[in-house]
Amino acid sequence: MGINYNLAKFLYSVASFDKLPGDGRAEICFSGRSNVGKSSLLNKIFNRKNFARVSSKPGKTVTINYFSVNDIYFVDLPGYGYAKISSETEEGYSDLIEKYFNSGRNIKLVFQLIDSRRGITDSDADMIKFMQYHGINFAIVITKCDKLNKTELENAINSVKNHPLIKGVDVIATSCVKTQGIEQIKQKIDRYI
Ligand SMILES: Nc1nc2c(ncn2[C@@H]2O[C@H](COP(=O)(O)OP(=O)(O)OP(=O)(O)O)[C@@H](O)[C@H]2O)c(=O)[nH]1
Ligand SMILES: [Mg+2]
Repeated sequence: MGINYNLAKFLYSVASFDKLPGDGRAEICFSGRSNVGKSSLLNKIFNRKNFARVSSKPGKTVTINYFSVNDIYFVDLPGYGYAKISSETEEGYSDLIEKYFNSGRNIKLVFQLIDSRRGITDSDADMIKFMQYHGINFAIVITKCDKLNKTELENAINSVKNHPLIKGVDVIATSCVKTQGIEQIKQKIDRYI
């Protein structure tokens, strides 16, 4: 069996809660700070160049973007924690994210992305606590691993693994530049679908 990622389709960008699909299909979700690499990772998974839009300007994805592969939704969440976004807009995003997670959706797994150079920030910790509180399955994905040398990367991975919130959670190291960790992500998805 397995998922045929070549069949991935972009469905729509959702800016308000009441526009979310209501058909109860399984959802695999990508969450993390603005600029952490969510859209890039989705493009790698789908093996498409600019399917999920990637920009040099953080804060580009301000909507929940839905893709579908077979009968599964892949969900690109808006990035949080970007300083140049007004606090009012930021509140709008978190409100959307909170409603997204609180509406009894069929969320199978969330990939929580962490920038290898930043580690787990306060806003990441808030997001992780939120998922733990709501009993949402999540795995940690460390992004942009190509940006660190071997020793730096080992230290970065260990500090994420040893973070008190992460005990027993799977950690996958990735790079979209070096195409690292993508197969592990796909294997993980297979286990939750
Ligand atoms: N070196 C390197 N750069 C990466 C990697 N992944 C993403 N980037 C770069 O990081 C920047 C942000 O990537 P995006 O995929 O747009 O990040 P995002 O999390 O979707 O950002 P928002 O949509 O703003 O929330 C872009 O310039 C990407 O090219 C990676 O694995 N390695
Ligand atoms: Mg994005």
